[in-house]
Amino acid sequence: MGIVSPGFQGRPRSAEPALPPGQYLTEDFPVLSAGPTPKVPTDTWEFVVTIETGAEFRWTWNELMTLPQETLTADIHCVTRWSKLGTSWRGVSLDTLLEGVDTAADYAQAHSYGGYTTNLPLDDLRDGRAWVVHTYDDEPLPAEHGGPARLLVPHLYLWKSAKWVRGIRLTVDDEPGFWETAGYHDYGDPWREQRYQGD
Ligand SMILES: Nc1nc2c(c(=O)[nH]1)N[C@H]1C(S)=C(S)[C@@H](COP(=O)(O)O)O[C@H]1N2
Ligand SMILES: [Mo]
Repeated sequence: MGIVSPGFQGRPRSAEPALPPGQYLTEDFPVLSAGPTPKVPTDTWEFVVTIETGAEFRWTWNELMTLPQETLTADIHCVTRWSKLGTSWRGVSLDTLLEGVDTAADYAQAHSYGGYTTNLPLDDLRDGRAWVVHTYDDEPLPAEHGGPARLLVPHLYLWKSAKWVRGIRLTVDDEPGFWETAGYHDYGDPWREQRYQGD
């Protein structure tokens, strides 16, 4: 939803509701961070996928850059009710990163430099719906928005898109993250307005 591949025309935007219920449009790009912005140099940056056996799959920054890169346009929706349409990003699909990862896990918990965590079903990271992005609007992703790299999962509320992402733990059981433990919805579908537990 809201993803436009390069060269793909899709339906005209006027034919689909652009705004999930209870959201308003903003042209700005607000910054929402639960703590200070960590400084993460790309020469020490790494991204680690850990599976349920403890086995790890690691990429350095240079290795990330040698993987196939995708350009995407997405609408993003924050649970604080702002939505921003047509944001443009570049990064590596989780499909690419998970290609050689053999796992029996059903859940994923993303974790960040600085300690933030958020959980989602592993399937929501697949099928062209999630990326590790390093470029916003053709510029290196600014640190306040999660640079050098963040997770981007635009079909869920933006708190699932972990800034300064460091890795993803694949788990057999669902393990709530930072906001989910604080009462926010476990899944967070903006179109079903899943803001808080019980929505
Ligand atoms: N590491 C980390 N990632 C995070 C957050 C955070 O506090 N720390 N906030 C989340 C929330 S609540 C939102 S709405 C988006 C905000 O992204 P932005 O600051 O680029 O707008 O990042 C999400 N990812
Ligand atoms: Mo948020």
